[in-house]
Amino acid sequence: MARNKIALIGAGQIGGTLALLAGLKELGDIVLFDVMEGVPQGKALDIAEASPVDGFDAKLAGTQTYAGIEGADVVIVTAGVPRKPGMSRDDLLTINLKVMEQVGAGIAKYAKDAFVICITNPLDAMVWALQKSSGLPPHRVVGMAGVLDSSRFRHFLADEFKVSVEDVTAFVLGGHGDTMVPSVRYSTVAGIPLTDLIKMGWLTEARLAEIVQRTRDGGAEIVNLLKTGSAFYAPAASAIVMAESYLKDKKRVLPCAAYLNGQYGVKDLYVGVPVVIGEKGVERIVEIQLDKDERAGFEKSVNAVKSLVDACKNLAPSLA
Ligand code: A3D
Repeated sequence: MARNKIALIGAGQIGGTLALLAGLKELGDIVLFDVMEGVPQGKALDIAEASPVDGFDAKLAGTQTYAGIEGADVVIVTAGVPRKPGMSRDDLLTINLKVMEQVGAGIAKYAKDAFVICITNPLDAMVWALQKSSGLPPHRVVGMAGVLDSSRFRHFLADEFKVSVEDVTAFVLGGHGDTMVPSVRYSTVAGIPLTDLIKMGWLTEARLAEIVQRTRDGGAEIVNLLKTGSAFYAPAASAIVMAESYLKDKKRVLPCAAYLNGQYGVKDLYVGVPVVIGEKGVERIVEIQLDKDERAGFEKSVNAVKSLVDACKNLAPSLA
């Protein structure tokens, strides 16, 4: 049986980490695509040279032409520019929209049967533009944000409670940005909701509010520390979990930016909601009941996504 092929569009900080993780997990052969000459080739060779040490078999290649991604089973897109201190994710919109149009055309031509995961920011608008420009069915184009945001929430909670990260589940809804909605009701320690943990005296409402805010600001916290770019280890790990669920038909329930066509009362937008990822791509959108506050937070987030998508439609009317 032939190995799966994983194409990474963008061989920067996240792209390189994705290649290493995909190799270590033996997800398939890997091709890195980037406009920077030599960078994808150099990273491919460097990781290939690590494979005997780590004991994984994968072909790694770098390319500057879209023909190199031909027949990919999974495409993960990080092409574009990341944030610098003081920049919002939305500042990236104009530059990265053009990149998404090029990438979409490349995928349409060479990898139209792939499962596509977008990471480029501003995420919810870029994944929308990527789906429109590639013309792939919406259930095979998703955005990575919720897995990362909920992983950050899980890490902060596990650290607070001094328990294993494995026993903390967390749930983040809405767009990837300042308006994301970390859900307190659906986040748990070994199945015990945070709301019960407050009653049990594990933490106060005020402390929880601080952790929720730190989760919302999680990306900016890293940008301010790194000063020259944004987070890349955790974003790469998050996208790999999504790719693995597709390739192995694991049917994991993961929060992703998924195309909504009526669910949650939203139409023709990508917003972060829980979905099931299996061999068909997004196989199911999990529609949970939102309480009054969650609904208000979710709607605010949806409106923020909508205004970015409207900006994309103005800049690139052919996508509308
Ligand atoms: P970086 O290390 O700059 O890598 C981006 C790569 O894209 C560079 O190597 C560029 O040469 C390449 N590139 C630029 N234009 C093109 C093009 N037209 N075609 C192909 N390649 C191109 O950035 P990074 O890897 O740190 O981040 C990549 C993206 O992910 C940025 O937009 C970030 O804002 C975004 N990001 C999203 C999250 C989410 O949770 C959604 C988290 C962290 C970063």
